[in-house]
Amino acid sequence: MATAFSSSQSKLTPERLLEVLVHRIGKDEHAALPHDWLAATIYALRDDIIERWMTSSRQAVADGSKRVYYLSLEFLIGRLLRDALANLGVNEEVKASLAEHGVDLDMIEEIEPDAALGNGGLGRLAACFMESCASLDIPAYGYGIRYVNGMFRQRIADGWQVEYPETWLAHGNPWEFERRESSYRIGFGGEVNGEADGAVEWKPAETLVATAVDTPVVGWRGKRVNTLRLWTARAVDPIRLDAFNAGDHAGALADQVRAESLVRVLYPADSTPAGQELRLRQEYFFSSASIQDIVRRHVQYFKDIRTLPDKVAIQLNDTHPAVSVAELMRVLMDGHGLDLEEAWDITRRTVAYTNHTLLPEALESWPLPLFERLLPRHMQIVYAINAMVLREARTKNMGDGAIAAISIIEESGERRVRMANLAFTGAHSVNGVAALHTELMKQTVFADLHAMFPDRINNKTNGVTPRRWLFECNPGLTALIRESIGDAFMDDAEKLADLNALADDKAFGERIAAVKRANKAALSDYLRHHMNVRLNPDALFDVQIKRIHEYKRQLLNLVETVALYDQIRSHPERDWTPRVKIFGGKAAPSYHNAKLIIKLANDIARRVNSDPSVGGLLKVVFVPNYNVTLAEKIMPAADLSEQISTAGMEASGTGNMKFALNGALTIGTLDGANIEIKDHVGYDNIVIFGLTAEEVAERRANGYAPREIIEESRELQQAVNAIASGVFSPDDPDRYKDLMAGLYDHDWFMVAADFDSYTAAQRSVDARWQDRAGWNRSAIRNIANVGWFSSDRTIGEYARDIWGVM
Ligand code: 26Q
Repeated sequence: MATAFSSSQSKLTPERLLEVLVHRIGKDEHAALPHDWLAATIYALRDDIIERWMTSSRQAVADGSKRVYYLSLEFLIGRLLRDALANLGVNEEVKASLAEHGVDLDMIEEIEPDAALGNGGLGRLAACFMESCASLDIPAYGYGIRYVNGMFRQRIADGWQVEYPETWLAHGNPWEFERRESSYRIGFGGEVNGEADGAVEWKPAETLVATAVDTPVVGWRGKRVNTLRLWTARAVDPIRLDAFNAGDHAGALADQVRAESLVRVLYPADSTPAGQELRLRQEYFFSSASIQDIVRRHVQYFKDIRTLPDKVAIQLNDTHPAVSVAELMRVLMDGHGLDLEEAWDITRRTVAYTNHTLLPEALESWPLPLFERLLPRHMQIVYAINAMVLREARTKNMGDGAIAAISIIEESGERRVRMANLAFTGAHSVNGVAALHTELMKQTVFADLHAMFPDRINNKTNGVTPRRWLFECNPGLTALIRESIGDAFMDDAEKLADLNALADDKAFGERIAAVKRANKAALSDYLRHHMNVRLNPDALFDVQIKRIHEYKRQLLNLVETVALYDQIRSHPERDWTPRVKIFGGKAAPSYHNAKLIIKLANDIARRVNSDPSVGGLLKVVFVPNYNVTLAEKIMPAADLSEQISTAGMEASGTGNMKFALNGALTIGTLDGANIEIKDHVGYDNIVIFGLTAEEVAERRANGYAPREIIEESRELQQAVNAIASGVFSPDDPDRYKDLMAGLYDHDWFMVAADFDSYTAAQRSVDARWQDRAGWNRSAIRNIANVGWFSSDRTIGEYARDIWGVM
């Protein structure tokens, strides 16, 4: 890797690594296990990083720069070693130093745990954004929770998903720094008393302590090191000595256990609000700690609370941290004596909110009694805010219907606090994550709020970091690109466009194909080793990896797989394109249909893969425990990227961008960022099918009749009936009866409506695959034209339009 920044003064020599191993790990070369070498390497690297880290912080203080705070309940950062080595440009040096000790860098990289502190897209986006902020030299802090057990580990037992706790901290975590001095008290419950002087005092019934644990985030070329600050929880008193001495040994520790349980698990739901009290406690816990930390730092450096909006930008990653709006108000009013109007003005100018979903069931709201019991002072503040907002709405002549929709309190039925309305009204910017999604925000969920604040909603199409999602995960392709167009694209992903000049170069196309072939062979080896499946690297690798959700329509893909299987068996003489269908993804543990879809994928795989009559033309694989690390192995090996959500339902998608960057063609609907990917790569280099978002809405409004569609499509009917009648589940023939009946009866996600169009699109993919030169040209066009989807571009837009820091 080019090292404009020199590593010549680096301390990562073989001697240094050994010294760290001995003095920090306490082992010698003979006793050291791979984990010890991993820890020693990270500690040695850390020493390099710490100096840059302190320089970055000092510089922000000296310049009095505005800082960005990204509040997110999820950070799916994955492994960090390769990222840090690549961004510091010391990969080769460390590899060589370890080799001197007979240690293989690749091997120790493979045992680093994957920090899975997120569910999916929203969490990975937060991680890409942190890396881009550091790379663009923006002083930014990520704030979240240090879950002891992050996302569950998925195992597949007899085809079913089984959840196990993830123990990513089992060997300790050499990346992190606990900051005991950055501890804050977090209260829950209790009562609120008015003082004679008009001040308000909240006396919480329960208090615990949030303590910061920092992880460095190294930017590209080591330019800047930012901080990911994750909060951990403990009791004010670690043990109640009186109880302990009285013999109640467990009871004496109850407060500590209760505090720790708050940061144990990440809610493994990626759409439906869990509704649990613990979730609201987590949201307030990390919001309060973060707001207290932000305000303390601001006052320490700038002395004047009123300059907060000039020096601080707070970005809320969805509504999960929305209670921060009320918490900031509380700190400004109760802590700093500002009046309601001024506190509201400062809050709004400081806070911005990103929406990631329009699914109605994913819009967070909390029952009023729960909110009030847990956060009595915040309840008062929410009422006060709401009164101001509704007063403003009336001055703007909003009608009664609009007023009801704008209200932060849901009044019909059970009264609830609507977190999206709190975030929207408490922010100066509300953004969607792809052009279509932002349009739909204006037209649907936020229509009335948009009418009231027409300048507030804006679009920031998502992006992914090219460091992790191209340079690190696909070194073969990266080397080929560098050889072909030079290194400029490594500092500006849009320079990948220089590859367009090579799109019609057949020899270059062959080289692109050879890199892909090698990546497919590597993935095949990995899957043979880990799953005992044999894949043909010359087959078309057709991949759908993402959370399992009905709107993402893994079921559409599976039904089409069954139809294809049937066709191959009926017409074995035809010139079929050999395909490997790869699936991966986790289902929320309580999401029945999603879990059933995983079982169906595995049932289909078992049947198809053991059927000699398909003769290797079709293989189906469900890869267990899909996570960031697996994505890094699978993306570079994909030929076809499945982005087939019901139009209007996938806010953006970011996997779509990673696949295209690695030279896969997309088969997709006109949904989320697929539309913008199409605009960039060109209609000829993507396979679009299905209803548009508008057509979906129209069908829904005019009465959609899936049964008629199924009965008119022989192929679809045969596939659905085969699944329903137990062809793939002879051990339990009724297993999929209800799932298939759902397609006939309501088919919320319009699998039937899009089936024929999807099948036709898949057969056009087969035809394209036969034209090798044409396929390679499209792959090049994809790589060349998705540089715009770098998270550097996205963060540049946030920095300029929302944060005012660039
Ligand atoms: C809320 C309340 C209680 C429990 C869980 C939740 C919860 C948790 C996670 C709700 C939603 C999520 C995650 C949503 C998510 O990942 N959305 C994705 O965000 C990506 C980044 O913008 C988009 O690309 C995807 O389209 C979108 O689905």
